[in-house]
Amino acid sequence: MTLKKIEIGENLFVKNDEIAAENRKVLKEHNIFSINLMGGPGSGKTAILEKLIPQMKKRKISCGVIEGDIAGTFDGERISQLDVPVVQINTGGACHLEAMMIKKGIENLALSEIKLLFVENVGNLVCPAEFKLGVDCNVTVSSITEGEEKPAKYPLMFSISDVVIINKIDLSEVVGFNIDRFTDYAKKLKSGIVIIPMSAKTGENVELFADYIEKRILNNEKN
Ligand SMILES: Nc1nc2c(ncn2[C@@H]2O[C@H](COP(=O)(O)OP(=O)(O)OP(=O)(O)O)[C@@H](O)[C@H]2O)c(=O)[nH]1
Ligand SMILES: [Mg+2]
Repeated sequence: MTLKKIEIGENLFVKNDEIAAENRKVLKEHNIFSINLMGGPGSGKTAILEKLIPQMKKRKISCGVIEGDIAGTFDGERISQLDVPVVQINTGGACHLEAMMIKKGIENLALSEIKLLFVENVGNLVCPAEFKLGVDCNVTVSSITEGEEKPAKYPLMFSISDVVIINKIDLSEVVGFNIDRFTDYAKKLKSGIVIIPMSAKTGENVELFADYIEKRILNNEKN
């Protein structure tokens, strides 16, 4: 797949919420379910997509990806290996994606060929939570190497998320991680939050996330 790259200039940082609403409308018109994947740098967002996208393909759900990074096309190149359309956005310094960047990304994708759009936000546990993008579902990836108190220390991101993935559980024995404590902190912020322990390395529980997404797509189609 060809990889498209977009550089973002300063004049784009305006009217975020209005543009997010426009994005939502365009995606709905095309019956696309969209997911904003957030989390700290290196938590495993791209690694999860690398395991998840083949699962979605098996389920005949065609994917597109918008990759957000401050610089570089590393993640875009990794995703393009999966033979799905991918747009790499370089924010040129901003530590998060904004709605205008998603609008640009959407304009560079063949929307009629996509049923599921993943947006991988810039690796950061703070700023991405402050900017609406117009997507259907927010997911935070928190890996066990970051510690179990992350929801309590970075509450906004967890409180706006539908799903939290606790990644790198293959390292549990070495790292030591109290999953109950993490879960308590997260549920205090949002009681209905869905928590999926996962290993993007071994693939453990990636199917649970694929099941969740498939259900959300079916519900979306009903409404
Ligand atoms: N052991 C282990 N390593 C993992 C797992 N998931 C990701 N990694 C490793 O963690 C590192 C970062 O993974 P990425 O997928 O690039 O993380 P990311 O969140 O996309 O990073 P940024 O895009 O830079 O924010 C890589 O070395 C991965 O191989 C996992 O489940 N277990
Ligand atoms: Mg990444």
